[in-house]
Amino acid sequence: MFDSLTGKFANAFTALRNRGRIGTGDIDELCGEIRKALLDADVALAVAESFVAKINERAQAALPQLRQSTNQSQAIYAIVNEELISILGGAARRIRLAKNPPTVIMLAGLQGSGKTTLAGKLAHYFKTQGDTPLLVAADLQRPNAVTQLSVVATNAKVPVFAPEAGNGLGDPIKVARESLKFAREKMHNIVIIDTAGRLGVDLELMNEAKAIRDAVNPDEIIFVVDSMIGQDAVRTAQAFLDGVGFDGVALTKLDGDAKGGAALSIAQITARPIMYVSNGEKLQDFDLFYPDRMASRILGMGDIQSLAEQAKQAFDGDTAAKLESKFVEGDDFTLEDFLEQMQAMKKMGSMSKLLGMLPGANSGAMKKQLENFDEGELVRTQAIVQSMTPSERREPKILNGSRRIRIANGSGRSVKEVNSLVDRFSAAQKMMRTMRNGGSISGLPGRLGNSAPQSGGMGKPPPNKKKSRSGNPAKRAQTEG
Ligand SMILES: Nc1nc2c(ncn2[C@@H]2O[C@H](COP(=O)(O)OP(=O)(O)OP(=O)(O)O)[C@@H](O)[C@H]2O)c(=O)[nH]1
Ligand SMILES: [Mg+2]
Repeated sequence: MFDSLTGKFANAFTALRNRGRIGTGDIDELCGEIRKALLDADVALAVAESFVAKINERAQAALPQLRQSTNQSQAIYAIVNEELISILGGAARRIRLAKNPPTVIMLAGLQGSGKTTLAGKLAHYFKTQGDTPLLVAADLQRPNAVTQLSVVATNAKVPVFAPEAGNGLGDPIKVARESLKFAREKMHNIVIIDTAGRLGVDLELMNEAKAIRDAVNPDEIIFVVDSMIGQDAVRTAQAFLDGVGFDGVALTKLDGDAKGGAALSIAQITARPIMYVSNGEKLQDFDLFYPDRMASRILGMGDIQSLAEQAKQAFDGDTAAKLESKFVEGDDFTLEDFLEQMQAMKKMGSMSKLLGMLPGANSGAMKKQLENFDEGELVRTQAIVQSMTPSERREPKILNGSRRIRIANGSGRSVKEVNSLVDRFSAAQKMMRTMRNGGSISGLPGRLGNSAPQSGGMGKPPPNKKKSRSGNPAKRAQTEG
């Protein structure tokens, strides 16, 4: 969603780098570009102005010390990064758990902002954290709302507390109050209350939200806002802050083509942290919000940390350990391992979403490639490997012509595709052997190679060294996490 903003930041910094010695006027110019980029992205005027003023002040103040520096633009880039993190709320904030469970979370926001969808995502998330959440249907404005929450609850495999059918729609305040009693009895440690949305700032509904709030005394009220509404987001946030009050913000529909202004304005204007982001309709399309990672994305530096965490979740410990020990023991990486890796990757979500977290993903060439990325490739490759016998997967050398035809027929792919997969796989296998044996790949020093003094030359590196230098990203993520 920050594509255009990222592009403009990149252009402004490229221009700065090309200046040579940076002077006062160059910083003014950079600030002018940044201001324009922010306003184009629908960032509130007051936020854009104060942001730019801070950058200008800090960068100008730093200039005398930077006179001798060979990397002036880098230092200014760092200032922009820090200020960006700061307007996004500084440090990440998580739910404060109540001393006496259940912890009560109430969702509030405009109609269609994504409250009910988020309720399911939060329930799913807490469940994966080992909590025992309960979803509460306190939106009794439309008959369909309870059904929608029940569907969401079923998907998340979390129980839902709703008024009994046949009693009319009932009183949302009573439902909310009774849900707490139910949660205590059934040992639910987190209660997530879905409330009715409002079209605009509707007084009647605002009063209902206040009444629910007063009845359940939530530990956290989360304002749910559609990031696509641009400049309106700030006005709406202010109205909810005055009307019901809230402790944190969830930004939804970040997968859309919103320009990002809401994200940058809301935390600053309401002085409430963004806690969650929703970027799709599925339960998994949900992230905890990290100001530093978001700043990184806006500046085009990617979000490697989130990528590593997703990898850690997708690759279970056993798979990662098995692959690592194979690598260390000198066993060949087989097509069976390849299949396991593909399955783990599929668990991580769509490839274009994953690749979008890499640095430079918003740059012209890479963006084009991502747009054209063929999600079906993984499925087709998997079909081919699954049509092989276990011995063929372990020993692709035995794949003669007739075996290849059989595999092509079995997987519904062409022999050409089978050949290409086997070729690519052989090349990858060869590369792994080279790395393990301390060789170099097209001029690059090998990872465990002779260029690394501690590896002890061409021989097998000592076992402890080998362990700590795993080439497996999943394993590395685990130790870093
Ligand atoms: N693309 C996308 N769609 C979303 C996201 N979150 C919610 N939606 C969709 O937006 C629509 C409205 O979402 P709801 O969760 O029903 O919104 P709500 O705030 O509960 O709406 P009311 O109950 O009417 O107040 C649904 O079609 C959702 O599938 C998101 O992050 N991305
Ligand atoms: Mg709803």
